Amino acid sequence: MQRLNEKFALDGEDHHLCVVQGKGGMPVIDIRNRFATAFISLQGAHVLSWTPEGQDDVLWLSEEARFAPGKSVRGGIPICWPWFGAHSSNSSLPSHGLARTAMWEILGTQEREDGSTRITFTLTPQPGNEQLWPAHTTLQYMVTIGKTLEMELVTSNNGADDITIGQALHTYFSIGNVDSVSLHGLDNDSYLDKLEGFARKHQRGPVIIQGEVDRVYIDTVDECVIEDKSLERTITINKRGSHSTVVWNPWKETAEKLGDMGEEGYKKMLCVETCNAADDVVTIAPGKAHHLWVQYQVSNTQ
Ligand code: TA6
Repeated sequence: MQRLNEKFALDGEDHHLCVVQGKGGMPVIDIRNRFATAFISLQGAHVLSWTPEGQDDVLWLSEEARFAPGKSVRGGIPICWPWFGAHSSNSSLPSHGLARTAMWEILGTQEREDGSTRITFTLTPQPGNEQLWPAHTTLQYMVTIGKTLEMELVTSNNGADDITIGQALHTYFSIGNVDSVSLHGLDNDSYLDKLEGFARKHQRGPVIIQGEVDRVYIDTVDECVIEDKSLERTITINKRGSHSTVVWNPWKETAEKLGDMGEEGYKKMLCVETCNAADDVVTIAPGKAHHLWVQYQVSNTQ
């Protein structure tokens, strides 16, 4: 940790970044600038928290989240890559791929002119991972903490053959109460309903959560807005390089089975995930890269 701080810590008047020991002894980056505070775990390059000035945390993190080597964390922004959900041909491989449980490297930290902070991570193939993902691929992940929260995930194909990836920024948003939330921006879109064997259905109006929801909205490129009447705020999600959006709330029974959602945690979270999943997986030619970008912005409604 000392070595990381010697290389990457920032300490300006309005600007602090250092690596600290988080829960379970896991290294976590602690970021504070004039716009927000944030925490990012090096395992999974997992954004755990983003609290803009004057707001409650925008991300939900389960009170029973587990912090241990190789275990995924329930909450924040897990990175699903290079596949989303179950592996298409080998069910013994980990759900949502390998990136969320791998240790990422910091490539750089930067105080930007506008006062925001950018951290660049990389994940390169590790010895022993060839069985999980044989392709010659590198990942870069840029997280920018400011008035908005921005993430860009860049997959580069360094090999000689095409590669096909599925991916998601599987964000758990913190909400006041699931009963007083509606999600706008998916009206008239088609979705695959995982709860009914991926049956294709059609969305009419905003998405309202009144029970378990696990849907892949396809061909979705437009802005989405979470309207949260209870917290009197909206969260606006803009994206590029993504053609699908997953909306997930496990509701009571499934949450109990998961075992790490916390008591009634499902009432306080909504996953709206920026994805390339199902029909929308991405093929990357040799020497090319794919960019997945998303930005979150919070506004008060009162
Ligand atoms: O994104 C929705 C989903 O794929 C659900 O089907 C659900 O099981 C969830 O992700 C959580 O997956 P995890 O592997 O983190 O328990």
